[in-house]
Amino acid sequence: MELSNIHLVKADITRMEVDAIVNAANRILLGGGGVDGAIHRAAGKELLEECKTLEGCETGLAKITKGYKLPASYVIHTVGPVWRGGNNNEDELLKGCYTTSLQLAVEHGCQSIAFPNISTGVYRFPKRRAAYQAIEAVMQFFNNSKSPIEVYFVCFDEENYRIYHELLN
Ligand code: AR6
Repeated sequence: MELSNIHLVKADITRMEVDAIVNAANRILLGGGGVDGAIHRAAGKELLEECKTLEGCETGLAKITKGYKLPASYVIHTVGPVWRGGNNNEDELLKGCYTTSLQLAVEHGCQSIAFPNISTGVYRFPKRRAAYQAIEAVMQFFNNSKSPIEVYFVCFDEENYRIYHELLN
């Protein structure tokens, strides 16, 4: 357990000065609402141009682009599961988003990565259960890999921030 590499912040992820920020995207990868819309607006239209070359992404996996006008060098686009009651592999798919994003970040030499609360908006994943899966996935990654990377959980709403604060303490 490497809690010292895990940080909790309440912030707009588009402002994060880290090597990579993660986008909670959809399978088409051509932008959307929520954090996806905010990232595309802040990065500028070149991000959409690069996303058009990616040919989408499966749920639970991730693809990487440059960050363009963002302070972050990279955007890692991952597709969280839509909540369908909890018996449709939602937990594993959500963990997959965190794990594959971390792998991509490390492969690209990133020393820091910022995650939003994937799937907890439009995709309706219960916030507490999502936070638990997110923390589990990151801790398992630290246990299985020697790669030093600073992980920021970036909460935008107060409820998610309180949940993470409680679970991380
Ligand atoms: N910085 C950090 N977190 C944010 C920001 C921001 N600027 N804006 C919103 N959030 P959502 P999903 C938080 O709906 O549930 C999109 O249309 C927000 O408070 O953005 O994975 C995509 O294109 C919430 O906790 O993503 C997909 O179609 C979290 O981001 C779909 O929504 C995730 O909420 C994905 O749904």
